Amino acid sequence: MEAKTSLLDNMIGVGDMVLLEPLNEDSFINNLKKRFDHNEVYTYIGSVVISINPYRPLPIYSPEKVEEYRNRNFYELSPHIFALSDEAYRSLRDQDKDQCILITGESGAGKTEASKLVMSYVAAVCGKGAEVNQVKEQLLQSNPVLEAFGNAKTVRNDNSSRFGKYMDIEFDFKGDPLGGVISNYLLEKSRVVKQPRGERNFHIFYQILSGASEDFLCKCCTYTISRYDSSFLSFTIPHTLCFVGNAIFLNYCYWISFIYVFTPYLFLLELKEICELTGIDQSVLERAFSFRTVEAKQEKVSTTLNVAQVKRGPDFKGKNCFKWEFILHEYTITAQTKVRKKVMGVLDIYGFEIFEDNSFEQFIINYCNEKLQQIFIELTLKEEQEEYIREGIEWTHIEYFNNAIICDLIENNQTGILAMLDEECLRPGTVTDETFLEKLNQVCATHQHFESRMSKCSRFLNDTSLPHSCFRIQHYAGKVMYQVEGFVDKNNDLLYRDLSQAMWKASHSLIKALFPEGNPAKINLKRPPTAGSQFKASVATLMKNLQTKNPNYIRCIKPNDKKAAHVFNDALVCHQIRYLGLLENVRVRRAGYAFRQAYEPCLERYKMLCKQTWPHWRGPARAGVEVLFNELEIPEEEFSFGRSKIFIRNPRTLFKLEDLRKQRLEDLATLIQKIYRGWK
Ligand code: AOV
Ligand code: MG
Repeated sequence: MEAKTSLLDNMIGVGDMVLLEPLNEDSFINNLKKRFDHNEVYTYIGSVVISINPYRPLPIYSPEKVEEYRNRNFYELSPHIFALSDEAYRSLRDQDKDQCILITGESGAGKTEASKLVMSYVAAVCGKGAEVNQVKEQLLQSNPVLEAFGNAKTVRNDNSSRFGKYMDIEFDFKGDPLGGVISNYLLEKSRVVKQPRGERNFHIFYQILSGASEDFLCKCCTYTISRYDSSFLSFTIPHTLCFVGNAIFLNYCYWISFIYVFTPYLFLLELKEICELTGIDQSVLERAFSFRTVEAKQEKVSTTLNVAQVKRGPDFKGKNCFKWEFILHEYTITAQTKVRKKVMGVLDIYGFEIFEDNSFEQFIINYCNEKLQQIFIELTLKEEQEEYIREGIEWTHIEYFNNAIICDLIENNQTGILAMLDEECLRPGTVTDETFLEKLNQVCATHQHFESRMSKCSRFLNDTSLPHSCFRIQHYAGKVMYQVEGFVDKNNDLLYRDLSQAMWKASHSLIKALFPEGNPAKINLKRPPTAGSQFKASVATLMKNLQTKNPNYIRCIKPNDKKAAHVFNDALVCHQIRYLGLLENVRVRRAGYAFRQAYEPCLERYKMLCKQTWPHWRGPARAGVEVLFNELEIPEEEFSFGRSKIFIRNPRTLFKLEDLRKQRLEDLATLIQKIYRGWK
């Protein structure tokens, strides 16, 4: 086994931070930078992969590279996302362990690209044959479509994911792919009707418009755009329609985007035209926009919307016409077989975000990131601890920031922000964003990670940087100030149903089919859950699911704020390293022992350093390593024998072994040359 050489090449820094000497923030960043400058965008912390966004295509993802990394040991070649993918796939196939790939990092750090690389690697190395290939193709094809509908340009990222995606790829016992199941987490639907300055709507609109037939354009889109300079599509159209799909699917897309574009602007357009196109009765649609039906004590109460509500109403209703679930459904291929499946889950969510104005969406996105950080902390610590116990080695505790307290501030069933938001939303009487904030102030004022000025006892009474209409949370990744405006409505989002009922009455069969919940026969008088509580529940399910799998981590880092290649901003990287807890990660990893390796590969690599083990050692590998370490006079306190692995305390010991090995190889080469010359 050709181990570790690539990890110890001083020219390009060390490939595994665990071997970094001395270890501190500066050396950590310098190592990353040195590697980044040499196009080495991947670095390990043990089995964790740090990935720095190069912001330019690198020639390291070719089919040849796939072949290179295929079936090689994790440390054999230089650090790469393919090595992690290979390790995960092989342990799924050979050891029957379900895997999950957890990709984290802030917006624009490279998570989505990483998830695609993992998927394409796995697709390239798993199974063969026509049937299998079809499954693979379908899985890979889902990406462009999902991105079209769920990604948009933001100030942080030109292709920002506005939804969380979790895909379970299912395999049979041979490791051949059977299918995939996609779960999605709260799409930022408000983008449909409004985008922050400098940002765009979902890609699909621009793609549809640039790919649509003239007839279609004449009928609808151009009308909206030319007439109202629509805020839906505040930019020109650089994309072309890039996916194929079957005819029905394309048909969906057209109609979805049609409804999507039009309904919110119903009042601006001639209502008549919309009704003609969709086959909805004009009076029905009118009513849907002027009333809001809410249920109180199992009875329906219709209220006429006031002017402000009518103005906002179509926005809220319109964005719910984005029948996103249909698209996802299209790409879920569940295996029909009853055999036990092995699963590899790939999680790619929206990254931590701090904008100038942060609203409910950012709150949800950041909460999700908080949970992921939490699972990282729990699992890395837990795993490390378990390995020590498994191997019978003493465990040293390492202190580091645990963000459980922030998760609790948000999700606690009684006192959490989401619970209070729900309470407000469901309370009778006048409910406004301000009453919600008041409530927060009463309950959270003393929480260490919560800041606001409203409460009398607030520590922030004189903090003028914090407006009265905001609250601030000290997240693990930084402080974020949330504008409370819109929280109540956005949380209530799913409670609007008048429009779906109107849509269900459409004579156009596709539109009708898109709104099954509008069928009066199916109307459930029970209140549907709020957006926040749904999200919380689905995140909780996700976390449970992830905990049953063997985790593989990719920690993405954004090198600069300019989306620029070759630029490495030390301060920005430093900030991310701190909040991701990467230094602590290294410390935990080397608490006690910096390096560990199974006995066989260790003996194989260093056996040439000892007469008794070279060229062959006949006996258990562990005994061989004992003899070897004895012979080399490595101080006893420097290593420990685990059940299946040797643990080495200090990276220097490993360096020493490597140096000796290099020397020995050179000596051998000289010797061979001498013999060769002698022959001549
Ligand atoms: P994100 O998923 O982490 O942000 P992306 O994966 O979309 O970030 O990456 C942002 C952009 O960086 C991509 O569109 C690419 O241009 C570039 N990029 C990322 N990784 C690579 C790579 N390995 N090689 C070359 N270019 C890359 V967000 O979804 O906003 O949180 O919600
Ligand atoms: Mg993304």
